[in-house]
Amino acid sequence: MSYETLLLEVRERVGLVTLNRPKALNALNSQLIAELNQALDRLESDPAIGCIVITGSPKAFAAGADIKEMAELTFPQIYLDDFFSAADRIANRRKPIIAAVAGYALGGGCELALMCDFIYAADNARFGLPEVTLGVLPAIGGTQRLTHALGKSKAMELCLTGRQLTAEEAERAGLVARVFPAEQLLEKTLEAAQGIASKSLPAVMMVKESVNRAFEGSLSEGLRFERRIFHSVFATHDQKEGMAAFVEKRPAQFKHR
Ligand code: CO8
Repeated sequence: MSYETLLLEVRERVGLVTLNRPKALNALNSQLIAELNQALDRLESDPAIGCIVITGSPKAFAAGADIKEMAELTFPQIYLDDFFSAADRIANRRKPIIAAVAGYALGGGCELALMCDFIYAADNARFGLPEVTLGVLPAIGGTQRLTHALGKSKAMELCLTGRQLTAEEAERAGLVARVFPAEQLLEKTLEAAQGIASKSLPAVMMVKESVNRAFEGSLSEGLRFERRIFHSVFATHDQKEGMAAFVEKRPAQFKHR
């Protein structure tokens, strides 16, 4: 299957998706979101893939939802089509997804990065939710996920002013896991992704599910969930193998990876 708005490659158990609408700074139009979901469906169902990386160009991860596509929509159109609800599916993926962000991650582009499990950024990355300057507001989870990630004061400031965060400030604020020189971003992200993909996939997916619980419910419910899922990991071969390998001082040979 070929795509018009992105490139899909496989690198040692890692699915690498590169957003590719350079003339529009990777603005997210409905075709790109549809193709991204198709690519992610494919990677999720491929047992040879243990981790996914989404990246853009050196200038832009994505400069937002496609303003030209949205500009003339009417309320009935946007309401009936549930415009961009397909983007929500990206956040519900079960395999881990890393966003490798260089350049602009604005509006829907920032929200796409926030839907991934963690963000590695190039030192030239810029994050922001400038929707209010267009007379609208973030709608792919930005007001919620940014607030969870940064706390109310910083999230509110960014949403109300449209100010952009540098990579360094984004890392300090906890939005970004690590910052690299731009020319090392992809190599470092693939290195981390391949490390994750070499581990037991059920354990990796359980970690993702459990950490995400912290965003979705109360602390007591999250703690109960974490305990239950920890109990269930003892039903896997990989738990026996991982712990035996430690005791026997040898590398683990995971069955499900
Ligand atoms: N949509 C469509 N086209 C875009 C977008 C965009 N978001 N961003 C850039 N482009 C296009 C430009 O129009 C331009 O095209 P052309 O050459 O045909 O004029 C091309 O990309 C290059 O852009 P610039 O010339 O502007 O490049 P600069 O380097 O001068 O500036 C910026 C780069 C600062 C990133 C600038 O392009 C910009 O401000 N872009 C818009 C950023 C923005 O406001 N993003 C938020 C969009 S709204 C949103 O994401 C809402 C999400 C919720 C949607 C859910 C709906 C239900």
